Amino acid sequence: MKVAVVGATGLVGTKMLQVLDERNFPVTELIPVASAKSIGKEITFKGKQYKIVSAEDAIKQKPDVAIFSAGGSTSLEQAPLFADAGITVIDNSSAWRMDPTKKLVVPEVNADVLTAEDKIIANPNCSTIQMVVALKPLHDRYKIKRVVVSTYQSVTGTGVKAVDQLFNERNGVDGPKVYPYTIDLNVIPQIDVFTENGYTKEEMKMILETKKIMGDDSIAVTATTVRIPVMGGHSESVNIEFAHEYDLSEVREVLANAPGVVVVDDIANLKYPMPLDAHDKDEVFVGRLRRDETQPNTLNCWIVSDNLRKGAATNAVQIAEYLASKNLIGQSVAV
Ligand code: 11C
Repeated sequence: MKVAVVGATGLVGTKMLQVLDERNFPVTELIPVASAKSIGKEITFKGKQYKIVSAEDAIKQKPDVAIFSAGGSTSLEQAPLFADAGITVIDNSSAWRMDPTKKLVVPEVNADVLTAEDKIIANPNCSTIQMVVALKPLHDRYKIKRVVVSTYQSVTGTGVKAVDQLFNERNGVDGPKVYPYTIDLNVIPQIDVFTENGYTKEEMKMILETKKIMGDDSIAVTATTVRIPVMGGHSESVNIEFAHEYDLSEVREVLANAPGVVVVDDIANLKYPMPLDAHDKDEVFVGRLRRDETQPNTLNCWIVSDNLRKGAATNAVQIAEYLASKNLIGQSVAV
């Protein structure tokens, strides 16, 4: 399969190449695409050198699938050009997620919504992806009424400039700031810009995307999203109220049997999920499972995953794998 990676030089793009390689996605030819300043440079994939090209040149080469991680405005402008040429686009940005004509997909949750007619498929926000992978099996079993989530998000979610800011501050080196405040030895209760209701865009993504992916608008979600000075992955404290009674050991079993979930919950041996352990892994790790003793049918848990892998690159590649397995790539002409 000919695969274009648009935004191949960024943090997520680089991870995308790593994941395509590791998962042995059947790439017969790679077409790396990046902004003007990188065109002509070479990147290595599976021991072969590939020249970075422009989006126009990539379309001319007729890839089967294009995986975008180049930001919202690039996606808005370029994804339709690929789709109009009959190329299936899997887009990592927020540009198409809430468009009612586009599918928003986490394969463990709702891959079955995909058809050959879907030419632009949206990959959800990282903090949403890891949460819904754990919520879905619980929703199927106990029906979720309400979710209260607080996040502890890695600087890698912002990109390479934020990683540089953290390490420059740690090493006492001057440099550009992407956050409005110092991030090292600090916690910033703001991710992305504020919206009119006082929530940030990241918080609204978690609220709205969760309902769309789970296919259930009745699930109430409220979120507080926070940047912390870590690498490795995002962590989430999640309080879940169910419509039905649950048994804690059965919850452990339901999660342990759920696709993509690993339960790490052994407090006697101080075992719980942490970003350092989740780093460079594809799974969603769940632990600190305990009853909320203040109200009925309510569970507290702690969810950790590598935001660049399951939160971005791995999820996008899993969508491509699903499409390929069902023969849904290159089956129909553009929408
Ligand atoms: C963060 N979740 O950690 C963001 C990054 O909508 O895909 C991903 C933004 C997005 O800052």
